[in-house]
Amino acid sequence: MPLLAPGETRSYDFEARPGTHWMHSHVPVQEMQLLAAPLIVRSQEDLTADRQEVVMFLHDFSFKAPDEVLAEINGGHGGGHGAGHGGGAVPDQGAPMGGTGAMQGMDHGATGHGAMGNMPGMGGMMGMGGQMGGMAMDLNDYDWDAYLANDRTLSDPEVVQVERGGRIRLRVINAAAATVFWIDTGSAEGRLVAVDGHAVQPLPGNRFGLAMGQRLDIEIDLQNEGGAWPILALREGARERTGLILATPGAEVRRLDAMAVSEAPAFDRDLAQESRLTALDALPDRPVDRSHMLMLGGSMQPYVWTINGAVWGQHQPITARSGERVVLSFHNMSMMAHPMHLHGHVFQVVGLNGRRVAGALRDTVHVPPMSMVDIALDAGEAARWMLHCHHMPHLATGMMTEFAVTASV
Ligand SMILES: [Cu+2]
Repeated sequence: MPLLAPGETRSYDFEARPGTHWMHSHVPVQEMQLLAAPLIVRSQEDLTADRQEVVMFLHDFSFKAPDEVLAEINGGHGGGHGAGHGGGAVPDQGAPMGGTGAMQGMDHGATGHGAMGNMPGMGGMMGMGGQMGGMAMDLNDYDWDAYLANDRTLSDPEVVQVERGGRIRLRVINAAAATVFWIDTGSAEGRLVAVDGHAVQPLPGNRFGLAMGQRLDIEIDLQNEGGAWPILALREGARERTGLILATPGAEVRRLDAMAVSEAPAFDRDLAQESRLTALDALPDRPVDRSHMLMLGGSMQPYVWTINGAVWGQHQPITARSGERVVLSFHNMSMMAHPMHLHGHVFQVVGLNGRRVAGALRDTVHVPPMSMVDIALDAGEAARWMLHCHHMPHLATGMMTEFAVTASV
């Protein structure tokens, strides 16, 4: 669609599907200027259940103009490499890979500089977290000025009044341009009940992660005493954090530092969280009509990210006919994770590093470095659908292709 011109009004109608969704400009620099909002569609059950709904909308924010931010990232001066180490630049200690400086400063969660394996030998090293046989990976490529929860920082967070013993449905939306967060509910034990607006088998815990574009619904049963419970969003691989506070009337709310004592780990390098998710309403079993492999590539220097070796405008579309069962296999051959988002469809995660699973229904799936994720979907309306990485600087350099659905015969 052409961009909405200044002053123009355009109307759309669509079937509202219950769940935690959001809307945003698809121009990266506009999304980075916070042109985004939650879109919560309530089910009948949401309307009648005795629980309080709390939305947590997450952003990363820079006082600089987005073009300037992108230029700094493209120029390799993003500063994010040293983010977990007081923001200082980390010198290039790694041996060059493929003759580039792609490994510069990739020290997050890793210790073995210079001990990198060869690319072909890496398959056997999958699933070793932030470090693969001494091989380090990139987490954050930019140090933002602030991390926001509902547009506020922890120096003045939103305090949501809650009832003693109440039940909360926390709807978390990661609207950040380039930041993966862990949601830490602390002493308020939760259970993950939906991802990307789709119910999953409830998964108990107090720490769940989400990449850009993804959503988490977490149910929390508060204790019967009064009190205050911070719900924190921790920047992966770094000490920065944001969040909001759930508090009963009159409870003392302590101020929290926007910098944690220690770094949060990398998110889901081994797909441990994804592998624990099971859709409540799985896709019906049926034969696969069409499969596509999508190779995700790119590097920090030059800062270019590709799908099947091409950037936006140069690619061959990924094709399907309406109604076909399609499997897309994302194979990440790069050293950064890519949250891959398909427009206009709901898909099910069906393969993790070659292992078949009956995973979550989603519209955005996090593909860690040197990992493979397979998704299945039924091709929908005949149209040209965007398929892209939800990391805005990656998208801005062209990490977007087209899922072209044609009418069924
Ligand atoms: Cu990406």
